Amino acid sequence: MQLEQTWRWFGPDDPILLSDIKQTGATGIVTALHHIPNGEVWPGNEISARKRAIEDNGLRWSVTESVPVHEDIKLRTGRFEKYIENYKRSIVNLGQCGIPVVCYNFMPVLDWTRTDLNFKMPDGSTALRFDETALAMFDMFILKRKNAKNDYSGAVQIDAKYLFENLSEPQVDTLTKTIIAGLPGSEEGYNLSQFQKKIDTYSECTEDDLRRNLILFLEKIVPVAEEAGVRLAIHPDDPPFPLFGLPRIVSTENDLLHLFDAVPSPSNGLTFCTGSFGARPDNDLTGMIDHFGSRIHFIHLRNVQLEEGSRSFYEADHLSGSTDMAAVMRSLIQEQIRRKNSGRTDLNIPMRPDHGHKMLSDFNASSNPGYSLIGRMRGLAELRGLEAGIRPLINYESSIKHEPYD
Ligand code: DNO
Repeated sequence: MQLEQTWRWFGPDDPILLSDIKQTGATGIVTALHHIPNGEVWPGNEISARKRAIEDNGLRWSVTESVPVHEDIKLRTGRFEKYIENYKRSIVNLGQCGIPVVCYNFMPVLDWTRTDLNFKMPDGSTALRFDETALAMFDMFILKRKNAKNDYSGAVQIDAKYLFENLSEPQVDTLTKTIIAGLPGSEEGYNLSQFQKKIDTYSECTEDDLRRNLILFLEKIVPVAEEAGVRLAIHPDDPPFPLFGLPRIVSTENDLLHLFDAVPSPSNGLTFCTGSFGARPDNDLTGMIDHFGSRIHFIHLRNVQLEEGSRSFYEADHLSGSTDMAAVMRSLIQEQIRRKNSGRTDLNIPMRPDHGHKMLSDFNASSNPGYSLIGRMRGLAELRGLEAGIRPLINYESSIKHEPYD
């Protein structure tokens, strides 16, 4: 009853080959048709061609990450009805090709966001980092967003001003590109003026508006997904709090409660990302798994190290950092046992190592930020070992309590 070990592959342009991935021990592939413009239909023939390439390498296309949601749908403006119809057709085509899980997100304008892609670790590897002061500096002094400073503490405002006065122009350029050019998997990237215009489109959109728009979107999509045999798995906000005054509504347990109460179908599911939820100290990850485990159709396991007294964090090794990964793994295994005991068949929940450090020969090869070969393989190996170590313990505990186990 192992979790299915999967690996994110960005398609034929990914410098990491399917034959490389085969040697990591992953058996499932997580991919998307990134070449199809956001909002357009994914044609069945292109889905099956991608699926064939994956299966020709002895792997399985386990999860689509992601079918992107067009901004018009998030704002319910412009061509949102057309884009919702297109989304439905993409879901049907994916279901007809037997791709069972679709990941997506509802973050306005920006997908996942970091400020540093080469943060040096003590062991010589490099990580991705989110620095609240750097983001505030960009927001207040580069983007010059109206009233931006009100979103930051006094201390962060002072540090941001100091940083702005001491960064070189190339450093400011690098930071700007890192924040708005779009990280791997994001379907949009911007220059400064485009970014400001995009932010302005949300000036009247509150958290409640965005939440309502998500629910209205799901009320159309979920019945189609059910019919097509596809389970939707929304990815949480990354980081899990508003940026640039933009609302974010998939950051906490309470957000999930709203979402799942509003659209109760099991096809309205969740990508449980420990790195996203774990970037908030007030999120109880094992409690969230215990509460919403039945909705988890896909798992991202990565660890972040929270930095005391701010909202900054960096991507830690998978088993170190602020999240107790052993406790998370235990809760996930208990969710699998619950599913088995209730007669569900989706026991081998697909899991992928998210965001590996850049290390060793990664420095001599090209890769997408956070998507190195060696760093992610180390993460996958550690997670595989963690699961192998914990599962027998849970079985033993259950057996002496005369409880069912896998
Ligand atoms: C980052 C990923 C995100 C995620 C999308 C899901 O590494 O977790 O790009 O794939 O937000 O739509």
